[in-house]
Amino acid sequence: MSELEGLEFGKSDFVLLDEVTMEQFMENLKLRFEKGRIYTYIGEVVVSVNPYRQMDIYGKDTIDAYRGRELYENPPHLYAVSDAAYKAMKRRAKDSCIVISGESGAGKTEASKYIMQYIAAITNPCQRAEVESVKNVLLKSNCVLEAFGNAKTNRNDNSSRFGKYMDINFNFNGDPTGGHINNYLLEKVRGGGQDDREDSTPEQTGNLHRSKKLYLLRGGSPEILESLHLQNDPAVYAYTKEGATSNNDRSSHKAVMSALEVIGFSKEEVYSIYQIIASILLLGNIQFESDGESVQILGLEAVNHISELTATDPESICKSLLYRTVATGGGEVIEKGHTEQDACFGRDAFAKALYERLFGWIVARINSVIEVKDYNPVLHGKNTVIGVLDIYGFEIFDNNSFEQFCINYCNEKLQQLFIELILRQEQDEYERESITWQHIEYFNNQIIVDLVEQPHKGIISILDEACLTVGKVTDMVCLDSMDTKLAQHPHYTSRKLSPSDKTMDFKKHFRIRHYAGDVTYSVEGFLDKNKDLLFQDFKRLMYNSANPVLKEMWPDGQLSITEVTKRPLTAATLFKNSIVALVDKLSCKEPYYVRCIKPNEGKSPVLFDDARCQHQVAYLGLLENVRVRRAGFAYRQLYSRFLQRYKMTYEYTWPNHLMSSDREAVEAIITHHGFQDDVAYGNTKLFVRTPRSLFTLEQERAALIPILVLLLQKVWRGA
Ligand code: AOV
Ligand code: MG
Repeated sequence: MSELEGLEFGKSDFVLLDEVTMEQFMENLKLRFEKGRIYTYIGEVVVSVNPYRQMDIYGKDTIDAYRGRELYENPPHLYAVSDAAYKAMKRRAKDSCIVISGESGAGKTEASKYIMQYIAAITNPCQRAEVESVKNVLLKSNCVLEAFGNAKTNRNDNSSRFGKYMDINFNFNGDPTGGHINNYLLEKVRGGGQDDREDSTPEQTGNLHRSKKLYLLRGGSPEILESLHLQNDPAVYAYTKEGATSNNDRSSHKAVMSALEVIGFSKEEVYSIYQIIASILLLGNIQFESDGESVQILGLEAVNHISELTATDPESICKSLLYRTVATGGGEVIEKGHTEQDACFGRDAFAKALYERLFGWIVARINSVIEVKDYNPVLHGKNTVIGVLDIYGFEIFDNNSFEQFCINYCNEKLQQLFIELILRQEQDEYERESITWQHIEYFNNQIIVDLVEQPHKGIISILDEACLTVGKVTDMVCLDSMDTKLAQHPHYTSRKLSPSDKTMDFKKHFRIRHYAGDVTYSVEGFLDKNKDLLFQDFKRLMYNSANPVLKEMWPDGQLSITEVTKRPLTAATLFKNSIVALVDKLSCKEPYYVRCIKPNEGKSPVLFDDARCQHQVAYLGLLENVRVRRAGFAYRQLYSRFLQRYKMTYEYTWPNHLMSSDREAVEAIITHHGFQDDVAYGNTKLFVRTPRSLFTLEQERAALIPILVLLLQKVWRGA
């Protein structure tokens, strides 16, 4: 909490509200937003409101002002929590993580970048070359990942379509030595193929493929485009036809290319990236024609170009587009011709998979550069980590599909973690320390998490079961099965279960009452997306490429059809497993939270939409967070540590006290300063209600230190 801001800016910590009510909370949030104070604390949690304009609060001066300072010494800022996480890591060798949450467009990715920049700015004061190069790669990796993993949606012009968790490793000096990036569900948006355009809504045309391929088209030189057999016109390509272009594609293109170079991608690798993207574009233009008996390819020229770009032979491409190798029950291997529909499906699935593997390969390539090498804990001390999580926010579109289902499930898990860590832990600690506190009611969303992930009963299990059932199970059959099994669940409904609800379609829709609001999903396409089927023939085709980069992306292509596991894990299960692993990773670290709020739907820097903001404050559980915090102590510290820091502020505790326990000594200091009403004494820790008392102690300490130093010098000299 800051003492440096005047009251005209409102309260810099919601803990200091006169009364914890929604009205007061909103009033303070709005006032601060209007005064250009976009950050406010709840204890150590930063609440951030997207300003939708450039703020002059991220410069070098600001960084210097926050470096090494305590939270309450400066106005609320991302830099202060970043510093807190950094200090926890450096002073106490604690792994920490910064979890950034909030809905789409609330400012998570921007926040993550400022946090990274801050950490980069305060480390490596000696400018050691190897540390500088690690920092450079960490920073540049953002640009590359965004180029390939973000897209324009209705909610956000630069929406992350993948979740990113980045670990930064530090040596005992507190300098970054490396890192690791995990990416979660790169959304493989609809192929943009002819067959599914009808149900795609404007929101969902924030098509990854489309926008990223546009980069290439708009940014590539004529010579490069020619060598890739591409024309500089998005309208020519089925996958990019409807994409919006932006004037800065050329400069973005340059930035991405230079970032790739800094990270260490070779010229060949960069060109392979080009070739793969070009192949995807060309693939989208391949059409099929059926004469009732067999299916033919229209557009053999495209096939020839793809063959050249992917270093594979054209006959094999045609074959994988038209046939599929299957193993019969008797172990016999036969080739089965596709129907026209299967062929279209196969083509689009192949295009998506190419893109997904490319993205995965780029992440792996970056990881190989920043991986901590030759670290010897005995020689170098403990290797500590700060993790930064920036994942896609909760999404409600007009038409919500499998992707939104996964994204929203992920947000439920993170909310659950927040409840676990901040709310429950806090209450548990008071109990452990025998401090009286008021029990705070909060909505525990575990019930929704269970609805999605519970074995045998949850939606993912029901989906998987439908996917694994042999025979023609349709999306509608699956919806029926969910309706039967989940009829009693308070957070699940469908038209069949509530026939009077005309906003849902009998055949298509089900609704989940998420912690952040109701979302109606269309079950159409769920099964296909969950199966995520890609014919083995395509994998083999790519594995046989003469281009080593491409081959490396498809190691599973070497399996023969009889070796291919019959039942690979489904997309939803793979996603669930990765999110569970993520939560495990986060929960063993000391968490810091940034809760982002989107002030309005119009990306306006001046509009504070009360209803929208209040909704977010409510579902993020911020009011409960304040209550718990107030019930609630802003600061707590072990008696011994508290004493160590503040014993100099009282003559009877400096340099050593003669009391019977540290606790008694701490009590003496507190009473001496007149703060007795602001604290509670736990079994092992002192709890301070408002940071103000602490601030006074800090100031006194700061004033005393120079005097003590002088005194000590005198003593030494005298000795
Ligand atoms: P998100 O990460 O939370 O959405 P972003 O971080 O991409 O949202 O922010 C959306 C846009 O808001 C940015 O492109 C900026 O124009 C603006 N913005 C956000 N934070 C700031 C800031 N601190 N200063 C200035 N402008 C800002 V998503 O990725 O869609 O969930 O999946
Ligand atoms: Mg984002």
